[in-house]
Amino acid sequence: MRKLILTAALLTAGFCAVAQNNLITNIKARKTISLNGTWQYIVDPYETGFYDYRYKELREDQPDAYWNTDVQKDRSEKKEHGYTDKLTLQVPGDWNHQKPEFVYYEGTIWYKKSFDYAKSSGNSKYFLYFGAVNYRADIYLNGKKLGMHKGGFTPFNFEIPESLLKPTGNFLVVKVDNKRGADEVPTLNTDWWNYGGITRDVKLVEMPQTFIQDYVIQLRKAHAGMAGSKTPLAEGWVKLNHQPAANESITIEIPELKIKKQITATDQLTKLVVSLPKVQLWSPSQPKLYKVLVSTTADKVEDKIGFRTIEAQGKQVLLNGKPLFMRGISIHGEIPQDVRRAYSEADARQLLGQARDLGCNMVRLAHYPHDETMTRLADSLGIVVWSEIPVYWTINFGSAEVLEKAKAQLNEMITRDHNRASVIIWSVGNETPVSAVRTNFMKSLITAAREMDNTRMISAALEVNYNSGKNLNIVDDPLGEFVDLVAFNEYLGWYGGLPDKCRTTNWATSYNKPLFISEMGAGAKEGFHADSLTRFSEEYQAWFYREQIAMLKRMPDNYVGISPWVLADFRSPKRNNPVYQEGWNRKGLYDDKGNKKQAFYLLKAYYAEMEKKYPQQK
Ligand code: GCB
Repeated sequence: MRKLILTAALLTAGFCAVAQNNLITNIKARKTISLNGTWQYIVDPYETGFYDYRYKELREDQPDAYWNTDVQKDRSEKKEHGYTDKLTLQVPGDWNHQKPEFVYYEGTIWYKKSFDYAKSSGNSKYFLYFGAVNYRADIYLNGKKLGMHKGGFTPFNFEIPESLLKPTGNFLVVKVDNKRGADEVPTLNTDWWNYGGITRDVKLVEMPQTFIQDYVIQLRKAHAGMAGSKTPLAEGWVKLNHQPAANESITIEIPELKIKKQITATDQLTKLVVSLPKVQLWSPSQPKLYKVLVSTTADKVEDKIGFRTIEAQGKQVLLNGKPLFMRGISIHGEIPQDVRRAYSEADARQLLGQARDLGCNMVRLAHYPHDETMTRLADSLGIVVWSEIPVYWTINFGSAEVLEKAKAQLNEMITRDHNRASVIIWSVGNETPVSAVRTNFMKSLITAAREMDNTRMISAALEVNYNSGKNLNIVDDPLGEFVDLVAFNEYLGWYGGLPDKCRTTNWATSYNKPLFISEMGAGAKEGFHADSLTRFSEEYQAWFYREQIAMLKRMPDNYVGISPWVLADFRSPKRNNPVYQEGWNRKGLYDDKGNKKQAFYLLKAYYAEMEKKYPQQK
């Protein structure tokens, strides 16, 4: 189903290449109806609705298939499946938190929604859009398969053949399978809970026959060949769903700046350059967003876009040309109070509000792309974002197929968010073990990310070489050569030794690049008090933070920020201490009820100091 479109001219032009998928971006600004709400389901651990008794995939028209109607033709027809109001789930939402019997469920659940849709009188195209389904989704409408998608955290859409959509009684079925797999992304082993289900919005989208599928309008890096030019230039492209007619034009408008520019579409993808005199740059202290309109004669889409430059230069990260110190926090896409995946604007407000309370100007959205409301809200709050794909730990780096799966998720992540000023870092993975095969795999992802978007920094959370010398830990992972920002995770005082180890430890990287600490943290059960040598006490975690912060003050001069692990306690099947963990990773600065632990205040005080030191990037 995925269309591979790559414009060679564009690649050679050296600017962002076109996204290689058919995703309709900025979905909230399109004509849609929501298919959220109550869906009926069948739980199917043996995948009886998909395979026959010889474990062969059922034919599309086979009545036993669960995508086919559950209504008997007549009373003698055998039906061994059926959807019922007695069994329902809410969409969006993972299934795990909705029914006690699904808490640990990993497998297949069939979702079914009936809906009516009065088509417009005009000549339209119709799509089904899913914000995210974890992990594999097979989509069927009125018994016909529209497509299959893998990847639990990125959006996708499938076109509905016009004749298939009925005014009443459409029968939409989604087979969702969240079984983990050795050759999937992520793989079998993760330190977070594998929430299953239709976890983000579902929409029916109505588009004109010819429409604007996607567009990018962003400032390029200040040092990327614009020396001498004082007027900020926004560059990018507009991607149509069709080959343009002769002289078909595209209009870009930014009313507040009195900009209205018409360009002739040269191809399905047309490059554009817009000069933005008098633009007020986006920054954490002034997160200015402009209304931007992109239109053709047939279609018009409205967005809110911020303009800023971001780049790694020597030892610094420069935002709009000024050094940026990132006062970050790592966040999982989870609402611990309800033990569920985050998906809504209210959820984003909770998570980003908690980060704000800590004094953050940056968040690391770990370890997978979060809901679009997060990056949209970060845009309007002025919080810079690290966005990551779930290439985590021990993916099968030797497999070309796995690389394609990772690239597809990278592509969808970048495509969805490439107009978000808040997003400054694309991360291609976390703690991947050093080997030549791994490095090649990660290098291909970095190359792909740069081809898709060369206006942002590329990074990955690396591991540390602890064996380089007595008191010196070096970040020398060969991947450091290819990233813009060298980032590493360290747990000195939690994994290996006690926090006082920080007193004698120094850090360095073998690369002449900015250095970022993408994780450090220690576990504590909120409300458990003891002396600071007692693991899981708030005092231990506070001691850890005290020692870490003292050590941070001795970091080399290319140290540009940190995103400690982690904002809030989160569910993990790997955390089985029956007294202190009970299935939770307890490294949160907030617990699962939203209470602050002692360490919260220590990090907050450190951030207040750093804010004073770098006042220009509040
Ligand atoms: C890490 C991982 C993170 C874990 C964390 C921990 O290094 O990147 O996903 O949850 O450590 O708590 O051990």
